[in-house]
Amino acid sequence: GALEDAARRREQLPADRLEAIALQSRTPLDAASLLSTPKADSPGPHIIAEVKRASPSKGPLADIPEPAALASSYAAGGASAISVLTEERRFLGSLDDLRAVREAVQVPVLRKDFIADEYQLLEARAFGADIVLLIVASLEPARLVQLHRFANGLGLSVLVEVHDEREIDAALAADARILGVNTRDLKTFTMHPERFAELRERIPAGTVAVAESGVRSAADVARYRQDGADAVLVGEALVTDGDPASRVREFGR
Ligand code: IGP
Repeated sequence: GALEDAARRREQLPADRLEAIALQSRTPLDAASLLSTPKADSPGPHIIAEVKRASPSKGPLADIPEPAALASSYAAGGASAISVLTEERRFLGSLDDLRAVREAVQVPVLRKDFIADEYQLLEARAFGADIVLLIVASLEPARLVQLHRFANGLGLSVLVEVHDEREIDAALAADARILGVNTRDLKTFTMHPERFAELRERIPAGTVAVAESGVRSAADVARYRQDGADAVLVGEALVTDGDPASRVREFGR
């Protein structure tokens, strides 16, 4: 999977050379601070809008010839950050997509992938990410701590993804500042939107609470907002919309 793809890229570009490139690239934005500050112009949640070509459950979602143009629409609609799937096999993403989006927008950009290695964090910074995803369910607790620390050391913010109470404890033990509750079960792909409200009370004040997945309408966003979401992450509903800028604006209101 994602780790083997990274190993293949490492044969082309060894870690020490990638590190030199990463450290010379622009300093990442402080996305954790940006997202923990309420929006100045509306009471709605921060919208993290995702560039998502395909998903394992549904296959291809949208033809996205120019991820930069889509990301620009998201930003024009007031998105607080842009998420870019870089996983190649099931999501049809790439690091080229990440770079294209980086060059198109000023807001923080999230590298969304199955990250399990420091090399992938160096790639994230080198290709212009400000935020990276770490999924608690796929990492040993000690490994989560290490990768979280390494990312922060590169100036990257981390979205730590959880599904239950035990995973929240692991995320907090790793000093997570941005906690995402994925309401989609990663194994069965079934949706459990009520999980966000159930877990929200376990997320301490001062930690950014992100509701992830399954948003189709403004009413879905409003529900997560009412349940205490500081930010809402939306993919499919935006990539399949003919007017993504208007849709992001509506969701963020
Ligand atoms: C977006 P949706 O239902 O709006 O397309 O979901 C996002 O939450 C989803 O893409 C996601 C994801 C992930 C993808 C959440 N966590 C981890 C890959 C890996």
